Amino acid sequence: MTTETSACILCSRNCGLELTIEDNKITKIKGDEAHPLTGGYICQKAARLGHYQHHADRLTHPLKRNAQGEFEAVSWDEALSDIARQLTTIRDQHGGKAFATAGGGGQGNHLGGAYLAQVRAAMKSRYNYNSLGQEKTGDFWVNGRLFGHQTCHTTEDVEHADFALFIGCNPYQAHGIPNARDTLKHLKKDPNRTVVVIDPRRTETAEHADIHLQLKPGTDAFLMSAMLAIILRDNLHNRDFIAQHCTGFEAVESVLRAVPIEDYVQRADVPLELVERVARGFATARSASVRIDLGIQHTLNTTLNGYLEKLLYLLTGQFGKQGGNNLHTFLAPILGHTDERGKVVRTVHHQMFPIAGIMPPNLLPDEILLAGEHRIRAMVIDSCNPMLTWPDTPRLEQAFRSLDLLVVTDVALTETARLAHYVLPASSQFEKWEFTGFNLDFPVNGFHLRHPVVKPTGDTLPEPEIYTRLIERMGVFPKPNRLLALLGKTAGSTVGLMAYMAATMATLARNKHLMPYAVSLMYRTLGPNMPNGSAAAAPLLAMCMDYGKRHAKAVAAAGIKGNRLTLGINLFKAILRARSGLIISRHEYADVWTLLRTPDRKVHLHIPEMLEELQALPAQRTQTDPDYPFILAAGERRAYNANQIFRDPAWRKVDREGSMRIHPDDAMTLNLADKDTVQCSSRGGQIRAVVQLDASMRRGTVSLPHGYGIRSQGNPPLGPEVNQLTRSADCDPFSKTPFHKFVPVKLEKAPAHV
Ligand SMILES: Nc1nc2c(c(=O)[nH]1)N[C@H]1C(S)=C(S)[C@@H](COP(=O)(O)OP(=O)(O)OC[C@H]3O[C@@H](n4cnc5c(=O)[nH]c(N)nc54)[C@H](O)[C@@H]3O)O[C@H]1N2
Ligand SMILES: Nc1nc2c(c(=O)[nH]1)N[C@H]1C(S)=C(S)[C@@H](COP(=O)(O)OP(=O)(O)OC[C@H]3O[C@@H](n4cnc5c(=O)[nH]c(N)nc54)[C@H](O)[C@@H]3O)O[C@H]1N2
Ligand code: SF4
Ligand SMILES: [Mo]
Repeated sequence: MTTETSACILCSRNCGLELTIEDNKITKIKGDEAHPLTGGYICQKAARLGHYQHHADRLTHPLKRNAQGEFEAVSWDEALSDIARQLTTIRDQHGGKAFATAGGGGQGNHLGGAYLAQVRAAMKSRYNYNSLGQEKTGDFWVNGRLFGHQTCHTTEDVEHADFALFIGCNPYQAHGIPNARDTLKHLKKDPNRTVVVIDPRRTETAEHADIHLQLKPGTDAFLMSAMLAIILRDNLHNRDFIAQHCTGFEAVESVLRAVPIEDYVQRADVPLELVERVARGFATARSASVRIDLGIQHTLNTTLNGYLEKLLYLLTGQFGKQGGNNLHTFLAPILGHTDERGKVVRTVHHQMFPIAGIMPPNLLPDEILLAGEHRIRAMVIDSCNPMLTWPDTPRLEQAFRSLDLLVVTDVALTETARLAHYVLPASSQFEKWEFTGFNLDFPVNGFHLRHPVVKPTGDTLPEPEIYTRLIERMGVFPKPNRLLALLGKTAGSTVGLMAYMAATMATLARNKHLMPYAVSLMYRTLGPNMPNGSAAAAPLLAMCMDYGKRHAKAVAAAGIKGNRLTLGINLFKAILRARSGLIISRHEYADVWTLLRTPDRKVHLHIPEMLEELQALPAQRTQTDPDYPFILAAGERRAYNANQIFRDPAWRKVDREGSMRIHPDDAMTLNLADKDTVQCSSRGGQIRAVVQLDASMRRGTVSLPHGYGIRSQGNPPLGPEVNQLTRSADCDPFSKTPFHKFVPVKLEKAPAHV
């Protein structure tokens, strides 16, 4: 029996864990008190992670679909050679546009994504479809315009805020903020601090609030612009802040001053007096911050919502300070910058541009099925289960089935893997070195490189090995450079690492064609000499050196020693040693201005595209479709769901059927009782669900959980397959992110026996 540290892989908080291992099995899980950011905090889901590690759908060897259409086990050699051959043929015949990847990392694993990106490079493809492209890209796009770069991601200092505004998020269940439940409890207990929740449901978070605005779904843009208009009308905007730190205020001001406040608040169907109190309270609080999530990102006006939410803290100067909203740093760059006004590779059919390097899942079926000669013909899907998580399941299935080559890399035989030509079995996140790029905190940021705590299952491999072998077989990546391999051997010392890195940079500068494969180059040359088999983490050296250079003062303030040349190297060594993660930087709040990427280091408030959308709002139809009179939120976060990370139905302690919440009065009009089966139809499809009467719902709305519909061991789906109901075309005109929280449906009582 041993005790090991790791982290939870179920949401972006990645709480530190202490695991008890017996006979290569995880037998006990608790919070790791030594974790510098989460300090022992966990929620009820983490203790169930044994169901992720050990279950009947785990893959144990590579699978190949044979001529009869059935899977047969093959060797890694055979699988990777076949795939490499087919991929290079497709690339040579049809070019880079014929290939795309999907996924590349979930809530706990981003290391493999860096290696997968090299397969895209080998295919000369720029098509990176990712789940972030169905939630956060609208936000990233706005960040690009406001702050000068799409990697300028913001965070909220809720723990220190006097006024915490939660719009369209339920951190009590979904987390996303530090130690969410403790933080909410503290906020609630403190009489000097105000919590406001804007959500159509009286959520568990709303139960912690002083004010709950239970708005009509899809009306956030109306409500937020009314709040902004009230702030301007009452002269509560921060003129000094705006003058000192922003440009383009006048254009924004003139549009916002024209907002018909009463009309907009009425559309949101919340009391005007309360909205005024919230707007004034937010603007005048000593510190205030806004936390948002899918409630505004999975509904109408996604991108505009992101803009308005940011204007709330920018116009009031609740930015760049304790308790406000702030920019933060990334050690591992999970976002890119792809400004569509410059040169970017667009999709063929929709001519859609990437945002932060990411393409939108909503358009994928069309880019496979409708793009003709230049369609996508081959895909590698990694750490993602689009057959359950991306919109419009039937059409996506049709698209996947039409591919010449579909490769799925996963730990489990998922619904998506079942459609593949090849399934590549990955070692689980407790069997390999892993990290996430979800270091989203400011001013104190941390990083956790996790080590393997159990031995790999069967013939599985970590993604770094899988994709390095694949690009080697594709012939784009040569045998390890001998000089680098030699220098890699001196990796034990700081001087050795300096020499190694200098030689690597020189090699890449001389051999530009190797540049896209720097990650595997480091893996193959430095990796073999890294301690405890941590080869896959070799590329972190480059990231740490870059981070040390850019944030020297903050890294030093975190206790890392070193000069201009050695600081990053020492950070790298400290990360390798720190089994519970470590603090990598301590910034000052005022440093936010150094993280801005606009040339003038000012926030550029004026985004013409958004002001245009704002001015077009009055024409938006907000009444419901009489044929589909209910608005379904298709994808609520609850106590026992966690994306598609668990497949073993036994992991859920409650709500195994994933019930549909409905207000008791609505249920009565439909003659529905608790536990009845309801038929739920949208314009896209229909499914059945079990009814749960719930007075926390707003009338006229219903809600189904995210993360169900799993066909464990090929059995019938368990719980609602919500994406049978969603349609690809129902998405934001700008970012193409789906309206999952705004699915018009009709409900009918179904016979109980089905
Ligand atoms: N338990 C659990 N936690 C998770 C996950 C999980 O699957 N399970 N998934 C993780 C992931 S990937 C993500 S992205 C986050 C998402 O985290 P959240 O976005 O916080 O979670 P949701 O429950 O999807 O949606 C938040 C709220 O939006 C509200 N809402 C619906 N329509 C509207 C609207 O029109 N306006 C407003 N203002 N609100 C609306 C819903 O009532 C809901 O309370 O959670 C993460 N954490
Ligand atoms: N209707 C509707 N649809 C939604 C949502 C919604 O609210 N409503 N939410 C959306 C959101 S916000 C998100 S983020 C997505 C999430 O959906 P996806 O992007 O599909 O991500 P996960 O559910 O996290 O899928 C993780 C997959 O990775 C596999 N996996 C786990 N560990 C490893 C590993 O180490 N290596 C590899 N290769 N694979 C691994 C798991 O077995 C699983 O198949 O769903 C989206 N879909
Ligand atoms: S699900 Fe999120 S909040 Fe809960 S333990 Fe895991 S990482 Fe922490
Ligand atoms: Mo997400």
